Amino acid sequence: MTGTAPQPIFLADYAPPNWLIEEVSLTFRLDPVATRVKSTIRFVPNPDAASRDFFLHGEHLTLIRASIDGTEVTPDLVEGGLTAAVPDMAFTWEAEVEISPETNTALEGLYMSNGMYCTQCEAEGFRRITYYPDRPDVMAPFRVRIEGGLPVLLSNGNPTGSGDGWAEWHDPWPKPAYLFALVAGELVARDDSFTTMSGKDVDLKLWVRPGDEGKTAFGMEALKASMKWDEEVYGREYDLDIFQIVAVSDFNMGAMENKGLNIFNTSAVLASSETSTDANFERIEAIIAHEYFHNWTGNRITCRDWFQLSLKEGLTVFRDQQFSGDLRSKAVCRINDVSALRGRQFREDNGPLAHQVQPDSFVEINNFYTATIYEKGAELIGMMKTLVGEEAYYKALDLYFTRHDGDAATIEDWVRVFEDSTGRDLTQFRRWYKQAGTPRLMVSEDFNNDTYTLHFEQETPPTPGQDEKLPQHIPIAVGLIGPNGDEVVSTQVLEMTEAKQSFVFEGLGAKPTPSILRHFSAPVILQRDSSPTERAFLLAHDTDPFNKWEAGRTLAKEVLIALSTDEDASLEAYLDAIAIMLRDDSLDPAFRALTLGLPSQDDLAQTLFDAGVTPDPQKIYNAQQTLWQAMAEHLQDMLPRMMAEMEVSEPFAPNSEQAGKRALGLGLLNLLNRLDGGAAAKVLYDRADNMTLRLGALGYLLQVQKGDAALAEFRSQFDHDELVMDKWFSLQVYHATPDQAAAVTEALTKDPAFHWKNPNRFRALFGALGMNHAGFHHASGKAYALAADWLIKLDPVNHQIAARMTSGFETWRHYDADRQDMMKSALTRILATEGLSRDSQEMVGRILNG
Ligand code: B3K
Ligand code: ZN
Repeated sequence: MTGTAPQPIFLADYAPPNWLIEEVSLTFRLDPVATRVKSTIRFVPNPDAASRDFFLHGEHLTLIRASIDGTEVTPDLVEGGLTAAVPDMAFTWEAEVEISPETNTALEGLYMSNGMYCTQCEAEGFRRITYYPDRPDVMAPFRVRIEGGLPVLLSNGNPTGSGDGWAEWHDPWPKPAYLFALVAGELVARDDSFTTMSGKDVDLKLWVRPGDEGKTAFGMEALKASMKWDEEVYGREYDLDIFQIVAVSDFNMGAMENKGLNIFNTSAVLASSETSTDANFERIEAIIAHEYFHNWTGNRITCRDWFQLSLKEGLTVFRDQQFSGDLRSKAVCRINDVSALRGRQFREDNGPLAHQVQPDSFVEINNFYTATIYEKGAELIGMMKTLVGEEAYYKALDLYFTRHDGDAATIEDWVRVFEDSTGRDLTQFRRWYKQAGTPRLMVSEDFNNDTYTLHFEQETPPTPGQDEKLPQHIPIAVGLIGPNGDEVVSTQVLEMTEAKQSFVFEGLGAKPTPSILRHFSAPVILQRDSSPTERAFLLAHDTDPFNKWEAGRTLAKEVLIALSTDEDASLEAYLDAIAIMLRDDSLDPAFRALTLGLPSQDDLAQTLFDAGVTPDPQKIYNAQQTLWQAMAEHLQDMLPRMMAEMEVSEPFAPNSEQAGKRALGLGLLNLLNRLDGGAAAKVLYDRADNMTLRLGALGYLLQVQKGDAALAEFRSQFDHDELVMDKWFSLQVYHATPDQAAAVTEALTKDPAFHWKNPNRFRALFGALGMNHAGFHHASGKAYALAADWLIKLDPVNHQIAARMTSGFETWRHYDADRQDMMKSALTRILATEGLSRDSQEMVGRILNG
């Protein structure tokens, strides 16, 4: 690390922009290493600002010339931009800069991917394109002209003209610069159209590289379904003549909601049954919806500053989760969403990277596109909906859209809309935005004279910079089940606002079994002592599908934790409960598949740490293997028959019914594989006609060390397909034994197809290493050292991805002293790297010191 530590910026320092913009015109003359960007910007003084000082952001730009109202000026180039003396009234700024898209490996601003020009401007990438007030509260309509010898030249808004080697676009909707986009290249489109609820025809185009046309049908259907859903559920109509999506191979995240021109990572849009798994289809559908939904929640109403990021992201995640639940199975989607929340957000919220949904400060905003901003942010919206009720929620949203359309709004604006439209006081609820950490909710009960009482106590542990926590306003959805399995009190929402609070249920003839936190009504960790018998009872009788699954998961967790300390722990109660659940044909196969899955090793390690026990990754791994084996032996009589029942005879379709059957079939094969040494997996691999089954079977072959031939065959069949090759890389690392994981990863880094500058490929390999819990935390420390070597190598090329992936180390304090030392030295080595990016400095510093 060189120089001084990077300086944070503070929410409290927000000041309105000095200058606003009436209109922007940009002309791009494209060239791989010398693109010229001319800008004409009409600035007007902001009546709300205290000063007329003029500053434009700009980074990695070569200024060619600048003028004000037609007179050449020589601005002062300062760190991060320029300043200039300007008139005291409206004026026109013109400038020309030169940039080099080809050498831009950070993939921010204008860059090249496989010969195609594309942009990524959120959060602060536009300043790498031209000098501009690159902050979201400066919004303007844009005119764009693109000149370049490429057949397809795209930007935001509606097309206004094109000719040989040029095209012009106009976006009439004022937008912040982070929503700007430009794409140019040899692309082909899938065309379609959508008629909006007011009868307006919208052209739809999904642009891909020639050769990928066959993978666009699903994405287009998902887009049309999203447009329709947003009209039907939120009354939101699309507002331009055209909506375009472009697939790009080199992209730092899933996708980006640029106005009218969404740019997508190929992995988040291209789909076919031969190359995509059911999980891929589901993710693609959700991301297409997410980006489309941003048109209203993000674009028409944007954020005043980046401290408000969850205003658009939390709400848009909540909306895409609702959409997926409506299109697929609500219960299964909720279980998956909560599993992801616990796996990523709880991990974040309970470690050194914990931060508020609305942070007070940050160094690098790119480090705050986190599970807390997104997923916890979405949970907060869900809790507000639960508290005010369905009807009031949509009424509040209507007010939000009318009151704030065209605004750069704040989280405070959002909460106030709910207060104004419902009359409720949400003062305490606001704490959810400002208090980091996952609340613990402790429950006890008593039963006397037909009266049942639930006693709750809440406590949020300290997080970095926040030692003291106040009680949260927690909606706790509860139902009660009688001894015969019938529900005696149906779901009601208890509102907890105190540190300790009790709720009474009267007139019960017998002591009921409580089903608490139904539908996971709040993002808290529920702590309740209960017996395996009670868990098995809830697994059998709970009418709330989330809690039914939760009962099975908690049982499995307890068994695994017992096994990780005592190899002879009793498994009977769990095995019997699972057998009953599996045989229950009234349950959706997807639900049964989820219940058959075991909690992840990382989840178990977190739970042990929480309980004051130092997790031993190898023992956790062994416990999981032992339990799979015991399940296989216990269920062996039913495996072949049930697997046959899960076969899909109709042609492949990526719908949730078929996907559920495939998931359960593969869950059963995971068990059978441990008895037949890969025989059934080999048969399935050879006859599979879709990627879900093929990849599942290949994974199981690798698990029993019989995957070599299939791996080679898989590669020869798919070596031209980047996205499938990503799977080929991931799978080998993910399924490597703890002893082999680092060596397998290292060998794969030497593979000629390991194009490490491509974010998807880098993540495929090192993301999988992080997910192989016992392999990453192997006692040799080899995986830690390898990961550190590669993050150091990646940082100067792509600081965003390098910084993001340092979070693999965020749990370092959970482990034993040897592992802690090794992880600490890996982190220290990263931090000591000469010229380390601000992004990585911030992340590693927080991980080490938090
Ligand atoms: N808004 C983008 C994320 C931008 C990330 C910048 N580092 C995608 C999304 O959330 O929809
Ligand atoms: Zn988003």
